[in-house]
Amino acid sequence: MLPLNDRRLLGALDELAGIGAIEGGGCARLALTDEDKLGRDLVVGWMKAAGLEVRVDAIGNVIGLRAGRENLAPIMTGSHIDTVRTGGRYDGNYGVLAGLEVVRALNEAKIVTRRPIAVAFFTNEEGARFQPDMLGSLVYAGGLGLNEAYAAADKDGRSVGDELRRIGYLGPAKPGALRPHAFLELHIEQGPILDEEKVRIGVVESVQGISWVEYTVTGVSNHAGTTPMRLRRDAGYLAASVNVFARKLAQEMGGNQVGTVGALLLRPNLINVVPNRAVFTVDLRNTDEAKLKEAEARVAAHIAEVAAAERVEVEAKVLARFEPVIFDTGLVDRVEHHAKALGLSTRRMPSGAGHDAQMMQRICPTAMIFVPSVAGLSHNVKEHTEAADLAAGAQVLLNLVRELAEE
Ligand code: HGY
Ligand code: MN
Ligand code: MN
Repeated sequence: MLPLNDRRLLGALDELAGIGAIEGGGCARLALTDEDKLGRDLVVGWMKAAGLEVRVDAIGNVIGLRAGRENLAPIMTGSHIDTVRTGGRYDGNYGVLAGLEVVRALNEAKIVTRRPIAVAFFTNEEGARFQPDMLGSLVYAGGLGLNEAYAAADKDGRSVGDELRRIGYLGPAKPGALRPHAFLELHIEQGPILDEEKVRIGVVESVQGISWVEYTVTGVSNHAGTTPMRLRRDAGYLAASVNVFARKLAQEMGGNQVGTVGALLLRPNLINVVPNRAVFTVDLRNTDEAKLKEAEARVAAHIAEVAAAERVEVEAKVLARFEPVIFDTGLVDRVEHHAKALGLSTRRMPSGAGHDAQMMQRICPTAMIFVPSVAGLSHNVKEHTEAADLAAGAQVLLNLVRELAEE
């Protein structure tokens, strides 16, 4: 078996985590910020040093291509290197850097595979600054037009198109022009299952559906002391009621239903003024599309009911909506086979988080490999995966990529 240099992988993870480093050992490299640019430049440098032909496409996706013996559709692996503002050091980065280690291992063993091998990182997977999330891979898979993607803007009105130009990553390649034979994404689980069950490898069968909506509520600001409760038109009250409703709904529905009010802005945000404006987001997810639709409908009905009673206006803006995705069963089986061949315990599972792989499944057979997240923590600076698990996941990736690259 061709061994993977896990020490070098750990070193690369540490070095990349040093860009946009934040208190507590995490990193903040929001998509298309200066920190993201620096992270991109570092990884592109590593790709070039590993002999890859680097292509940057029109939405800023970066693909490093290693020639094969024959000019066939490549085996592609990768993920993202943008992070949320309170990011850990493994989410996304691990899959990209492990892909790079696969290439280096093949280089050092002087192995040229039949098929080319590509290592990619996609733009704005997180969706923390620009929505929707998985923006770059969605464009790559043909799910979103370039102009619509360029127009997506952050809270300060800066657009994806302008920011891509500003950081020098609006590239010449046509997104999706390179159609992979198969796509594999190695990723941390970001949830508690593998860690709780002490299982080494997650064989990911699907990604749950995602519904992101931003609500803007308009009420009437008023004196917190003199305004009787019966006269209030409190935008903040509606926002708070949705947060509680989403939690109770998820608990009542059970299964994989989750609901989060993650972002909330009140105006004027003063202790003694009834808020006249609230802007908040609702993130609903479920592995079952019908149940996700039910959750969306019940949240919308709750908002309409409370808005009428509170006499506030509500505007809704859909930020992202993706149905659940089932990965290629044959490829999923092969992930399981390679993990078991290494003597690693496995369990089949859905992904709670969104991933670029869910977009790539639209254009080629795709599967994911999970490794445990300690205490299930992610999108948190304390995100951690043990070195042995990082190494094990990367070895599964290397063995499966090599096999696929010979078919
Ligand atoms: O939100 C997600 O699931 C991913 O981190 N973009
Ligand atoms: Mn991720
Ligand atoms: Mn993430």
